[in-house]
Amino acid sequence: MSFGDDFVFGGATAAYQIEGAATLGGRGPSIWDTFSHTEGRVVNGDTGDVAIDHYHRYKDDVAIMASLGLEAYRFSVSWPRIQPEGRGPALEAGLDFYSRLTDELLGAGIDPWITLYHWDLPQALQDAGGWPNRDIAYRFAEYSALVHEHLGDRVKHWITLNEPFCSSLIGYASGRHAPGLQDPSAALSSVHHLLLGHGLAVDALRAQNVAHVGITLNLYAVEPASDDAVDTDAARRVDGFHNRLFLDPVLKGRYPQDILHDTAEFGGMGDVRDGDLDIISRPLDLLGVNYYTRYVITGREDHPDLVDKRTGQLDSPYPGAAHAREVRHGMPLTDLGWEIDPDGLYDVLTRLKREYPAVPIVITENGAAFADPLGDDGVVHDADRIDYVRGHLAACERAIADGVPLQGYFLWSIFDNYEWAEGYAKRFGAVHVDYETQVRTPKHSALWYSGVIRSRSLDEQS
Ligand code: IFM
Repeated sequence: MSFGDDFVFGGATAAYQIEGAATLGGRGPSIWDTFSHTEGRVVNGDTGDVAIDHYHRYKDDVAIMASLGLEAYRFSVSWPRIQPEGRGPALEAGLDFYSRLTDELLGAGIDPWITLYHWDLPQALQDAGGWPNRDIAYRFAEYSALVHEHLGDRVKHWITLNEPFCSSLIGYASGRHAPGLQDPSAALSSVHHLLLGHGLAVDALRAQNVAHVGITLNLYAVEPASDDAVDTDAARRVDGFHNRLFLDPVLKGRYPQDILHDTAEFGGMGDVRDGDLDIISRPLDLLGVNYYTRYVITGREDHPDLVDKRTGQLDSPYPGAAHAREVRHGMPLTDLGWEIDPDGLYDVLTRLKREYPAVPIVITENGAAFADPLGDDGVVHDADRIDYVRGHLAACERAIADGVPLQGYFLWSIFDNYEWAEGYAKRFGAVHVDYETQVRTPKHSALWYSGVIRSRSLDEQS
């Protein structure tokens, strides 16, 4: 047995990507409703209006997860379903939906894990300035307390934010995600206010005796394309923005000096007040790690292996470092063009052990988009997804053997769903969803994963 009995195997989703029912139960619009309804923002103009209709089909979805033997399910709560305007009392209908989902999961023997913020900021709060406005951090803590007050008796595992890199630097600097702005100073202030919101939410949940709380960061293995100073400096910056800008304040209580220096022209992290970093670095029960790929980085505009061949690009998520870009490093690609590099996961996990104070780690997302079709035999033969997950679980095994306190793995995603700016064109699910009929069909990878969970080992699965 490679994975002990305490190791948790689960699957993950997020509200806007699966729920649909965008206007039901009094739900207000989020920045993703606005963004997806704006022409030219999302491939094919796809929106999350219907998604996979999980809002209505949650019982069937829980039954599918139970049939696969999932031990835990990580889902997010839609803030505008709870507070349509982002403030004020909680909507009963919203709380009730998540309460019913929680009860259904517990009844099926699946442990619910809640993410409080997976990118769907109430549009009303964006209209009030969005994450660049410090006040939003306090609103987030209030909303978190409302949700925990209602569900904390049954839900023991809480994650404040999912991937604050994306909600700040992709949403406000590159503009490729909602709210679609390209303002480096606003993006950096958003980083600080998201992290402040995280710390304030941890305090609010601790005041209610939360059982288990943490944050999820999307971390990357990053290395330079060569030893040339142009490349090593570019890689340092990318590592700074993706990894250290979030890990250092949360786990060490300080922002990385080099990134503060590099971003001084944009005002650094903005309005950082005395005591903020103490709040941001409150002790956590877990660090959620989302891992997808390794970035090999060049600073050369003319590098022959650039992933994005455009020059003078305007949509970089790295303030002041648009020259830092990814090059291919020869690994196989997913359907999103992401290089498949499981050793990168091992590198990320062992780096956490080496460079940061000890904290229990859970892989809260890992998985891949592949375009495998539903075959004539009614099965999706997604050997590529099985290989991907097998390779990454093997990296987890190695990391555990080397002393990394890794306690669980959540597959992204259990169901095909709305892949943000890529719409429905990219499929991450272990369960295929026919978007016309909403019929769900477990892919081969789902059955394989189910076998891994049952045997707690990779060895017995073909
Ligand atoms: O679909 C996303 C998810 O919402 C956040 N992490 C990465 C996934 C794949 O892009």
